Amino acid sequence: MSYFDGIAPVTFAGTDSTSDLAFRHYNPDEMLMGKRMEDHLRFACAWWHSFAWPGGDPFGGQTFDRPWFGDDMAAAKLKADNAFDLFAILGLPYFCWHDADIRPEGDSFAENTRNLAEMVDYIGQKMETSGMKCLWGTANLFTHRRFMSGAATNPDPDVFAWSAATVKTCMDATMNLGGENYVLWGGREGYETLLNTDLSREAQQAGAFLNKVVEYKYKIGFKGAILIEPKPQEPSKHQYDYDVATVYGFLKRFGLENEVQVNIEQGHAILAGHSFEHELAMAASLGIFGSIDMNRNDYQSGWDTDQFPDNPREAALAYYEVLRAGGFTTGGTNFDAKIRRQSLDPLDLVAAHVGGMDVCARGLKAAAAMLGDGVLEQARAARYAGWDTSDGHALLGQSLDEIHDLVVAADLRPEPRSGRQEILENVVSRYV
Ligand code: XLS
Ligand code: NI
Ligand code: NI
Repeated sequence: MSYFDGIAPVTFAGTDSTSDLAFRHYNPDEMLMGKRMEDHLRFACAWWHSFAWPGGDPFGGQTFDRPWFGDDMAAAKLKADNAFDLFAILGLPYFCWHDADIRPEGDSFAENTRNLAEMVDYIGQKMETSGMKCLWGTANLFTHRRFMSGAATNPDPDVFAWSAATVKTCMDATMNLGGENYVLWGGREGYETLLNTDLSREAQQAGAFLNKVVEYKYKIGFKGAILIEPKPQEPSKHQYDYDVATVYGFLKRFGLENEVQVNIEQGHAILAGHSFEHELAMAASLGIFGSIDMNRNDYQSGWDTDQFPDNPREAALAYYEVLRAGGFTTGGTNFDAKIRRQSLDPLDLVAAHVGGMDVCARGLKAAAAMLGDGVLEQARAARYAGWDTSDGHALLGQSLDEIHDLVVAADLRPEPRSGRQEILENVVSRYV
């Protein structure tokens, strides 16, 4: 008996389909830029939102009624069984998890580790029979009250130690499951008030912690990427990994800019006052682009509402940057997205993923066409063409007084030129 009984595997039915449970754009085998659509998008389901989340909000508790809710090993296994049923219905290739999503919380560190190992065995067997893969694993270092003042940045060294030991077990588990990345989101690595916070110490702790993670990656021969997930606030008032540029500064400071990349989430980009495509382009230009958490926020509420994406234009602009960056290598598209608390039925959960996958596919198709036709890239190249001349090349190497003499000798009179913004926006509209 599955929670999803009666729901047939979702298939591609073309843009004319009016079914709630058909793909209108996601066609895994369709070739785009010489690669299958499935291999471009590398979709993953998030264990925490789709299976562990009870539907609560700050004003009310659980609204969902799932047969696998419970805090013992039997419940965790039932949850895994149903998770794999959903993966099969959707034809998703990957999943992502926190330790706390897949195993019950024990009374001690040792019990947590035992529970995790048993669930990794259980899930590993299901992966073998289903062909499912693990995009990434991570440690939940923010829900339990021991983490209320942070994990790596906690004022109490015992919490730092507990967190480091937990990450070790989660990296082991990720490796055992063949995970292609290991993610660190600094859930409570930040502060509520500066009045009780020592910023300098906490930065040193975070730098040392991340260096240990990278060191351990080499020690065990983990081939995947280590990814930091930036977010500016929530749950902490201020989170240290504010955005991509801030993370890059942190990595540089601790000598890790060639070791660690970023997992960029749409909603977190918006919370930081950026667009998703800004964060993607910034990561690519800094050489730290890794993976994406796909979702959207409510643009009015100002919170990380983690909704499924529904805006094809935003998806197109995002995948345009992903494709410009060369596409995913170890990364992929993880739906860090949850259904609303009134969306009670199995059908809601399936349809949410179907819609999200379709919006991403539609965005990807538009992005591939835009890049293939080259209209935007030609306009961009033309805008900077002056820098490709020999005078342009030379300029960056010259001193201020040399440049001054050149300007005077040439009687330079720069002519402003249109940025063509509306014309370029119209180009995007043609493709979406
Ligand atoms: C929360 C984060 C979290 C990470 C994994 O806002 O997005 O879900 O992706 O810890
Ligand atoms: Ni996320
Ligand atoms: Ni989030």
